Amino acid sequence: MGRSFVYVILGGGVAAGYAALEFANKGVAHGELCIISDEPVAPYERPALSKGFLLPEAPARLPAFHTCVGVNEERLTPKWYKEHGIELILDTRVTSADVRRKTLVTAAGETISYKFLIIATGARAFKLEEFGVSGSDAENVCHLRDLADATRLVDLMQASTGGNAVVIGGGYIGMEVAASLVINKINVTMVFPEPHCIPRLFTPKIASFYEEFYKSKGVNFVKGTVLSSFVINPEGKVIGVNLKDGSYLPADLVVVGIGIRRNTSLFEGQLTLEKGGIKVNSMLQTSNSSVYAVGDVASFPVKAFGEIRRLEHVDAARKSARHAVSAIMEPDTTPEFDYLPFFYSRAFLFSWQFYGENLGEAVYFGDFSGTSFGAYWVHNGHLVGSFLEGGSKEEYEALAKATRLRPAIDDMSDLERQGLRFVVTL
Ligand code: FAD
Ligand code: NAD
Ligand code: ISD
Repeated sequence: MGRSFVYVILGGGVAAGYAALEFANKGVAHGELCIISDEPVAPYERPALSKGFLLPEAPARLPAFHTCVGVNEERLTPKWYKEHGIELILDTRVTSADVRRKTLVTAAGETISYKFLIIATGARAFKLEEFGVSGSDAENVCHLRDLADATRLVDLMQASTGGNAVVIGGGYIGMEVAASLVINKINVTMVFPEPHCIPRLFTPKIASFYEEFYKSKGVNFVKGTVLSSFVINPEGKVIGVNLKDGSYLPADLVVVGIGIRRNTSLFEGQLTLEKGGIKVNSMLQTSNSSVYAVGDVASFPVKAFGEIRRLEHVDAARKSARHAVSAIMEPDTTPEFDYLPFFYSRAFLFSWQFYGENLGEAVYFGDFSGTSFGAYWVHNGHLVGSFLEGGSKEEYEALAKATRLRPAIDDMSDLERQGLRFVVTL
């Protein structure tokens, strides 16, 4: 015996929250929709966990950052779901799925059936064990993916004031958490294998701007190496780390941010996968017509690039989720998903936005010794990507609009001379 719904959202993260709002806007009937999540709380804005949640003063706490406050829309509290007749099945892990029979089975053994399924299972943090290093389950080693991780990190930071933290990984988590650790008066050393931070997006010149600022705040960068082992005391606490380059770093706290793996395992062998995610078409529909996939777990066609991409950013999760709901509820009038990739980050007083793709040659503009600067990427004679630190709302909007147009660039030095004026006047 089990429950049956017309629509089931599997996963209770960012995409689930935005999908729920879209279902409500489109008039889903009471009792037709449920969200199944192994987290104990209603969907929330995950980006808060590495920013406001970690502040020592007036930190962000639920219910303040439930979706969909990230785009200044309604805040979907548990009461909102109740009022809209949307069932939140929390603290519940789905352990198997059968897309042919349209059923999911939970860890408690309940079978939940659906007419339409939206997979929004996101991703999990990689563990060092997957790279052959053991010890990351020690009490003072943290990953950062969910509320439980962030709560643990706050406790550890409070116990480590004035002490030493080692941050493993120089990506988004590494840079945002390092800033939060500094703000919490903890000495930080960052360790990563690449020559500079945020290597998937930044050029050396952009990375250098942020690294120099972090250094001025006391952050120590150890690049070109990785951790080889944890040094653990008899009480089971990490007291330091050994690096592959032979050096040793003392540690009261270790934060590991070494990338993610998508939560696709329930559907492997049942749905087509591509680029590590569940492959969907431009309606966010998988290889099974009753099943849609959105957010981090989906590999979807980016029209402007003419290829399937997987993105790991909140804007893609929000927009793909809303689009999938529209495709399910209004299939005849929903256009193809035509998404311009958009990433952003905030750390210390910095705030940047990026649109498009970082392909081809970078052209820089603005004042790299001041507070506002940026870059365009030009590929095959067209502007395909743009980055801006410290922009105004209007400037970011102009950047997005221009990048979507992929304007032809005949003269790179003219583009450099015009800088931000190029997109503002386009
Ligand atoms: P998630 O939000 O991860 O949600 C997946 C949900 O599915 C989770 O609730 C999970 O517990 C649940 N789930 C998974 N498997 C099962 C199962 N078998 N049964 C039941 N439930 C299951 N992006 C930006 O663009 N800017 C940022 O500043 C930014 N900051 C971030 C900060 C942090 C700390 C993190 C971790 C990510 C950040 N991101 C940011 C990335 C962004 O949060 C993700 O892209 C987004 O959360 C993806 O949404 P999603 O719904 O696909 O997955
Ligand atoms: P990431 O992919 O951004 O960065 C991973 C980093 O770890 C890279 O520098 C990589 O080289 C390094 N690394 C890999 N293996 C390593 C090893 N064995 N030892 C040391 N370093 C190693 O991933 P992340 O920073 O862990 O972020 C996790 C997810 O959260 C990503 O999907 C990311 O997009 C998302 N996120 C996004 C934002 C944002 O967009 N502002 C903020 C936080 C998190
Ligand atoms: O999801 C992402 C991300 O964080 C990037 O930097 O996609 C991009 C690509 O890796 C680069 O365009």
